[in-house]
Amino acid sequence: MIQDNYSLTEEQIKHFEVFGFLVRRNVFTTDEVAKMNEEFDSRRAVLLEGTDPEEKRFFDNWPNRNPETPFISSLLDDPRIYQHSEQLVGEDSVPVHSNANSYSQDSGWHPDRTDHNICTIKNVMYLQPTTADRGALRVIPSSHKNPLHKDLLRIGLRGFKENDSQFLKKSGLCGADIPCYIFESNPGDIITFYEWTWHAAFGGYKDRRTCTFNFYRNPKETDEIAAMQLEVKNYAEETRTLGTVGLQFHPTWLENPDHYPRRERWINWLKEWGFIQAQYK
Ligand SMILES: O=C(O)CCC(=O)C(=O)O
Repeated sequence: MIQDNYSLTEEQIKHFEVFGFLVRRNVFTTDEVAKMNEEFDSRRAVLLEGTDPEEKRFFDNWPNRNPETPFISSLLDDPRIYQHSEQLVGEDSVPVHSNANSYSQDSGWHPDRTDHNICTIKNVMYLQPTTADRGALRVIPSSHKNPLHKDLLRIGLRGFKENDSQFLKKSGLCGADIPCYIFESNPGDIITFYEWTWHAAFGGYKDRRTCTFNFYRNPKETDEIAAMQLEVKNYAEETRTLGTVGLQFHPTWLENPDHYPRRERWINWLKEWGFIQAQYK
């Protein structure tokens, strides 16, 4: 039974603002995680049958909002996902990307976003237990803000694969040597971070699983509006680069059969900004 109050405390909000991330434990139950893994299994099997193994993809990933994974798809409408997200980036925030991801390797240090004119947060749930040497997400506290955010770019830490990082290559350090918080987790725990926050995961293995739920702050200022317009313009190309298989905004999700008012607001916003049309380009 879903409780109806998942509000963050003032201290949790302060933690998020100052350190750029927040951890919540046991947000979903063991049974719910089992259901997610079952849906993940069957969707992955179908999609892998239809994809070319030679095709260049960073990792296998597909949108959560599809009728083949109904429980996972329902999670955006669950207060355990949207309530704290709205507290962190605004009551008029909107989930744009929400994906299931199956990784086969490590992820080197990177922020998802460097442009501070777009404010997005990512909720990530790992569907298997994670430890420091087995795929736990690492975040560099307070790296969402400058000067640290830019300093890490300047020294050349970024590299989706460890070998791509100029800083690691030249320093002789490895990714795991970088000072950070390590999110060791059990399925059902959730980490939320600003997409500006630098993160990585080491100790990767085949079919390491996450489900992600991102929320975008509604842009108000001129620079924010221009940045969002650019985001829409680049949307189709970025989706292709990531190798995401399937429509992000599936027609069955857009139908909103239960007439959820919040989802209706999201759909209107996504239409107004052009995200829904962009997925067909
Ligand atoms: O678990 C991983 O490999 C990293 C995940 C990541 O980079 C992300 O969710 O943005």
